[in-house]
Amino acid sequence: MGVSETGAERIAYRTCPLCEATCGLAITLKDEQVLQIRGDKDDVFSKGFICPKGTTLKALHEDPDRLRKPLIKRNGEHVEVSWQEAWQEVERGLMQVINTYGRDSVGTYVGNPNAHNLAPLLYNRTWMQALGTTKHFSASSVDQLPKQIASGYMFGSATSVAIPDLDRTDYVLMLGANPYVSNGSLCTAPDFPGRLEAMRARGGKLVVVDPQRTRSVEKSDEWLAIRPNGDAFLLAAIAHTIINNGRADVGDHLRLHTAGFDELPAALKAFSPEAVANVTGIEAQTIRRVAMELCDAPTALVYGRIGTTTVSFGTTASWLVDVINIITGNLDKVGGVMFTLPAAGGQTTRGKPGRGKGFRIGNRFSRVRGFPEAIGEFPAALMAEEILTEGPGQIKAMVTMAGNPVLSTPNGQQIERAFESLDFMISVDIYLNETTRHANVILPPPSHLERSHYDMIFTSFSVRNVANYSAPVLERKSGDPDEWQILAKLAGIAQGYGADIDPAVVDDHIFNSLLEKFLKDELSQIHGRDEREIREEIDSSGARGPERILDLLLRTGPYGDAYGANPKGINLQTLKNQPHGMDFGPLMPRIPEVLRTPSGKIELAPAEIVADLIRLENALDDFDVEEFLLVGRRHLRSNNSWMHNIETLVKGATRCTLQMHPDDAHQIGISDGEKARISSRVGTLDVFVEITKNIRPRVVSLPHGWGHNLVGTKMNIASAVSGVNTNVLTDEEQMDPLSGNAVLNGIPVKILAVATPL
Ligand SMILES: Nc1nc2c(c(=O)[nH]1)N[C@H]1C(S)=C(S)[C@@H](COP(=O)(O)OP(=O)(O)OC[C@H]3O[C@@H](n4cnc5c(=O)[nH]c(N)nc54)[C@H](O)[C@@H]3O)O[C@H]1N2
Ligand SMILES: Nc1nc2c(c(=O)[nH]1)N[C@H]1C(S)=C(S)[C@@H](COP(=O)(O)OP(=O)(O)OC[C@H]3O[C@@H](n4cnc5c(=O)[nH]c(N)nc54)[C@H](O)[C@@H]3O)O[C@H]1N2
Ligand code: SF4
Ligand SMILES: [Mo]
Repeated sequence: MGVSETGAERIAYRTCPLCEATCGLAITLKDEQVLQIRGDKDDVFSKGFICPKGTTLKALHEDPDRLRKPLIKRNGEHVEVSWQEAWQEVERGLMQVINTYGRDSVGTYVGNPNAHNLAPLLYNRTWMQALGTTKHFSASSVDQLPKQIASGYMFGSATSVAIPDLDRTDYVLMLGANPYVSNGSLCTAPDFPGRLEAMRARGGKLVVVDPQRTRSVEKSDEWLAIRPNGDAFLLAAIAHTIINNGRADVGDHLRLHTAGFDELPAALKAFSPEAVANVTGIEAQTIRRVAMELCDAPTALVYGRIGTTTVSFGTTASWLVDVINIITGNLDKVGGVMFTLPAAGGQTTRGKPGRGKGFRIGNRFSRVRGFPEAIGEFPAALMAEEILTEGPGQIKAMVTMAGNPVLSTPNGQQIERAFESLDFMISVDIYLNETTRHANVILPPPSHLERSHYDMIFTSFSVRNVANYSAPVLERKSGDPDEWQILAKLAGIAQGYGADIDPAVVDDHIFNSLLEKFLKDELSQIHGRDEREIREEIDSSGARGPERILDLLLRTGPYGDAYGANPKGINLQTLKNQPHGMDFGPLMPRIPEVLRTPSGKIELAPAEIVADLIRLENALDDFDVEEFLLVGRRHLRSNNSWMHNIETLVKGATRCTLQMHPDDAHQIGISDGEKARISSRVGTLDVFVEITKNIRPRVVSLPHGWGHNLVGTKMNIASAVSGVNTNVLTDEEQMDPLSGNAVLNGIPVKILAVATPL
């Protein structure tokens, strides 16, 4: 069970749920108190690596501000109530809005921690469908959506993201990512820094493209200090150079599996290194050299993250990353970028291999701006206008699930106004914070240590094929629902079954439909098997809730035992017996089987993206070098907006500063530690300035996730450190038109010195 006894003390093993690195933790307990949290040196993947956040699961569990009981807002104040009362309020408020305005008047916002949490991964779909609305939003569209859209067009599925084969590569061109701080994203690799260092130690080279001299830059061989939003131009010029030098070659392994290769020269014609030098701020000869280095290295890969996706050319840049990986022969090749084969929940581990319906957006369009839906949701940048704009279909109620859009999505003040105007709002969350303070009902799940864990998302994006199940470390207080029970109950209430609906009924329904689907599916490992025999085996395990579903997914997955048909295969019990995880080895080639495009080929020149290149071309000379551009940054001791209530993570000097180059500070007439007034089209902030040479002139940087000084929250430590909300400055009208992702980097701003605060 992931637990070993040593006298009165015991050690429980658990995967850290805080970031994508999925480090194994060894948690020492005595009398159900956590004594210590260390890295699990026997973890098959992380081998003991841990960052300062991993140990704070104890503080998070013990945080007196973490909600233990549901809250209801009465006369403007949140008061603790029983679960029974909370559910009655949910039913009353939700059904009233649905009965008055219809189901499409309910909106949902699903935040980042959902991706790190088994219960929502298995139950979110159900309650979101049960609401019967089309108004879904999530943190995807302030993050990685452009990468998913580009991958969708190229490989046929929005979850087929090509992952850097970090441990075997000789060359990494990394754009807009700072894994020394973030520990990596869309590339699950515990001890990402150590893996990069190992690459350099074996003679490899790391080139980092970033307007800031980050920690990752400091540890690299070369820094290309790009102008914000310059990546699509830079990558286009690199691809252009490779093609024009006759070096473009997809490799024998992809020869029969690519389409659109011949369209690339014309599509990228305008983007010579000389043409992009000004807009990128990178010299033509440097671009040429890097292009040739990518071709000459035995193996090489391009990896782009937040700085390449949260910009107005996010989808184009994401596409070009893989175009270069493909035309240098490095896609689906050891040391290049490859596709993970996850043990459970992988979309391309089911269905017909090698061909599919392909990917498209625009199954419906948003009410106010007429913007297309993508992957079943609308851009978060559209959420406020959908709430604030009157008329049929207006959102009147919201459900937020582990999300803090007030601090994390553009134009935070507009989001605030929107939430304040709602008839009803439900938040499933562990804190009373900037977003949930607007909720009529807050439903708190148990702490991270009181629930089981399996990384169903990040095992699909990892640099090795691994699986690791963690049992709950501590027992839940009796009577408190588990997170899956909260979500299942929400689904039942939304479907009109009332506040007393037993979540187990919903759970049975989810499980039964999944099992029936697999039994009927000709391509499933259990197609046509005797249902009774399989059910008997399932019932004998006694599992319910997420465990039962996970077991089904594992057993019918690529490494599964298929309920006996594959005796060497795994099931949940196999994972329970291996508390340090299972390693199925390094990534293996998956082309063409992984593809789901209608052509059965990799689409190198998707029409939607090629058609938009004219916008890139028009932008070549359409910029003002004197303009200040705002970018973000992360800190090792922060986790987006929600871990600032942990004392050890926020102590010391304030980190929420506006970093600025000395030349710019001099020109504005501002000194280190003084306040600047920074304004954009939508907002203004006063913030302390930190002068540093580690940033490109005319670029300023402010971290996101701060601004905890709002009335009506209950996060005592966070409120004391406060900081400012950078998303007061980001603009809901600026989006990547191909994906709807918000532009959070490269925001045009004006900066003044201020003598007195706002
Ligand atoms: N300017 C700017 N803005 C950004 C970014 C940026 O780089 N710059 N980054 C963007 C990115 S990449 C992301 S992912 C988003 C994140 O955006 P969000 O997901 O909206 O915000 P988080 O800060 O992750 O807030 C998570 C919420 O979940 C709650 N929570 C934590 N754990 C649990 C749990 O186990 N269960 C439940 N029910 N609730 C829980 C927390 O209390 C908090 O309210 O921010 C984006 N915003
Ligand atoms: N400690 C910590 N770890 C985290 C998080 C956290 O908040 N704190 N958040 C987690 C989440 S949700 C995510 S999505 C990941 C993100 O992980 P990363 O993608 O590694 O994110 P950042 O550390 O923000 O690095 C983004 C970099 O892009 C640069 N940048 C900004 N604009 C541009 C541009 O136009 N071009 C280029 N080339 N670079 C640009 C910024 O200067 C910054 O250095 O981190 C995860 N891990
Ligand atoms: S790197 Fe990420 S997964 Fe590892 S301990 Fe830190 S927060 Fe947890
Ligand atoms: Mo993110």
